[in-house]
Amino acid sequence: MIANSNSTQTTFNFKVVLLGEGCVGKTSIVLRYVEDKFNSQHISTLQASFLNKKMTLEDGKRVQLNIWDTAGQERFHALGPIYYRGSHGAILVYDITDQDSFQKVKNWVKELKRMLGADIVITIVGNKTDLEAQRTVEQSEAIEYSESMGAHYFETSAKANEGIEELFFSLTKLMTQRHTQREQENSSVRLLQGGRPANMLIVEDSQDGDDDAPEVPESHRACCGTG
Ligand code: G3D
Ligand code: MG
Repeated sequence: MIANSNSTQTTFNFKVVLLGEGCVGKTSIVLRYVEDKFNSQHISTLQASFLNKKMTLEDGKRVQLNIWDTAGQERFHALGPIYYRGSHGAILVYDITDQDSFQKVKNWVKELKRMLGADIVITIVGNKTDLEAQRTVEQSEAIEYSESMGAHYFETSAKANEGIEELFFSLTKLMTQRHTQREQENSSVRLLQGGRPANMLIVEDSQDGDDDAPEVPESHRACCGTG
């Protein structure tokens, strides 16, 4: 499915996974980004949910993000590699008022690095900045940790709609850069193999310019207050 005509606009497809402890705000971040909603609807499905969002970068590159959000399995058992396999980007979320959730992010960084190495762009996100008065994870500590791990740090409030667009836009740019870098590194190998890198999918863009309505499951649930 590689676009082979110069006149055909290509869309880069990237898989992005959200990871982090239950109740830190992963679903809220995605819904804020994709639907600009907060707290009105929550996703509840038996498996992970997939949401799509298209964007155009400053240089005209068109990108489709396939965003994977969990359905709350993280509260009951570990999410396996099947969830994050093949991801180009990870959004590791913690709650700035919850130290434990920050420690959990550190575990995810270790696991992703071990399993995916440099193939994945890792962002660490301190969410709920509207609760600044209750902050227990200092920003400086989180930045220092992120830098030491080669991860990129952001702070957001899904509730107040702060930092969300910036997070996804920056992550997308980073994934595009990482892809270009990989392309260069692998070009000679690819020429020998006559193929494209296994981890990258380029699809022909639809010509109708539609906005692809996000796929948000119908069912809702009350969140952490009940669980
Ligand atoms: P999860 O997907 O990581 O499990 P959710 O987290 O998105 O379901 O959010 C968990 C709870 O945190 C929800 O509250 C949600 O409203 C709240 N929340 C998410 N983001 C923010 C934020 O930026 N600021 C504040 N103050 N709260 C946030 P309930 O009450 O539904 O449990
Ligand atoms: Mg959730």
